[in-house]
Amino acid sequence: MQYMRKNVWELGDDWAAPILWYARGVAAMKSRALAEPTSWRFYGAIHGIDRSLWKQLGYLSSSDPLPNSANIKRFWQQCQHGSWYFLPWHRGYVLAFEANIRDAVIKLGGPKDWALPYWNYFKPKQFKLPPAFASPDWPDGKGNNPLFVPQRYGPNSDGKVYVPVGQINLDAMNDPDFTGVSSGGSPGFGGVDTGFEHGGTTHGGIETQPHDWVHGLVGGENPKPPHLPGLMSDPDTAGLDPIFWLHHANIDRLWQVWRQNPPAHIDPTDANWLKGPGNIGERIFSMPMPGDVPWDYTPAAMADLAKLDYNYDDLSPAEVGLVASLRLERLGASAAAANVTEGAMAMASGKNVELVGANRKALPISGDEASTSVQLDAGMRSKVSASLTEAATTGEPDRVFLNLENVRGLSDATAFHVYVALPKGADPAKYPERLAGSIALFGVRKASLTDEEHAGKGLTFVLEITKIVDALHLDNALDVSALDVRIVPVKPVPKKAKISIGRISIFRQGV
Ligand SMILES: [Cu+2]
Repeated sequence: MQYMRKNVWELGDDWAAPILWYARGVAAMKSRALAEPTSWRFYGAIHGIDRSLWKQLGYLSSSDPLPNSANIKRFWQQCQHGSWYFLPWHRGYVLAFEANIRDAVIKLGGPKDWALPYWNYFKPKQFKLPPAFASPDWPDGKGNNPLFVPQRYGPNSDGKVYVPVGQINLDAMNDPDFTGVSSGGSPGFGGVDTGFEHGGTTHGGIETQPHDWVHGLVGGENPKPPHLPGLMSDPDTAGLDPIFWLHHANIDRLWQVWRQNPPAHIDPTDANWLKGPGNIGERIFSMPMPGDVPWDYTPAAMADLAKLDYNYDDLSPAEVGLVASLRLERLGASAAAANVTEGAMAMASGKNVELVGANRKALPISGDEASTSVQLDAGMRSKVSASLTEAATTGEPDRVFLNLENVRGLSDATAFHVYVALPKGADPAKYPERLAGSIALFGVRKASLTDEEHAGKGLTFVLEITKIVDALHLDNALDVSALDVRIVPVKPVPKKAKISIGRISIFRQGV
């Protein structure tokens, strides 16, 4: 049977059958004890668990019997972030979860072809949390709606939950490479080459925007002290929120859209990706299926939706960002020349990455603004300029990336906009074309801890600023010794969140 995942906002009714059955399935999983591998909380812990946070949020009590240690070791704390396994690991996780919900639905007499809906917040008027998730009541007006969680605070911490999509972009959809580099250039559409990575440093393109952003702004933070994160804001609690699964179905859908548009987009062919971390002797990906049967999978097994028996009702291209031929035309190539190179993807996908400049010291983020200046190396800057000037003949202008390196802090619900080359004292809202991107610090708390696995390096985000640099070049405004970078938090950042950016740097990536 082919299962069809549909748009949650287009099912015809706030409580259309697939949502109602989802709620009943969620209730069934929630009724199981933590120690059962197909229980709601066990599934949350597969993504991640911080026992003290769970206790503070009321999701774990000292009287809860824990699963046996073999199951904890095999299944818990698996989520892959800051890694090229981000997409395939989550695909398997969502598939296994969906199979468990479907199993519960069928046992309750529901449809045998039940499939998980997805939330496409980018579609006009669909940026709000779907209503069935926002109400504490079932459709009959009675309480205990299993899709509702109080720990969902939204972008302004006022309980109004929506995704401010105007402030992020889908440029990752145009990245020609699935895998990128962690050395300053593009981290790729899907992330950088790692081993089993439960919380890696460099977030991939689609992971940074929109994935992290949706987590951080849907979850938000409790306005009351001690300002605990919303469930969605922290990887150690995100899987406990029923909306998590509709968000991840959408990210999974975007992977398929990326592969289809254009058809030249391909997944990694490297054996270490295909075979997964087990290939280098590390943990394997494993999920408890209905009846507590474990299912082990590799990224290669996640590649083909047809073989996995599901599809999406809509795989039309997402919003188009930087199309290579348009870029070349803008930079002065004739339309004909630009067209010739289009088929060959005239976006430098080479791995030749060089530092153009960096700021001088760590930048603490608190209050409602922070800014710094990135000093540019004169030689490197003219190299970038030359590549843009010669674009008309070479067809391969540099791509340019702003790196926010080693972002550390205590609050995952922190989110901010990053502007480049704003005039001094200018109101950022008046310069949307200078917005490099927006990021949410999903995973920052854990990534800042020093433990046996990590050195507390924090998170690194890479924002492509090619469009901004092209515009500066065309305005003859690139010949400067420094570029200003301004950080504008979504809401004021308290000092005690201890957010800081280790270094802000600019890299060129050419052929
Ligand atoms: Cu996620």
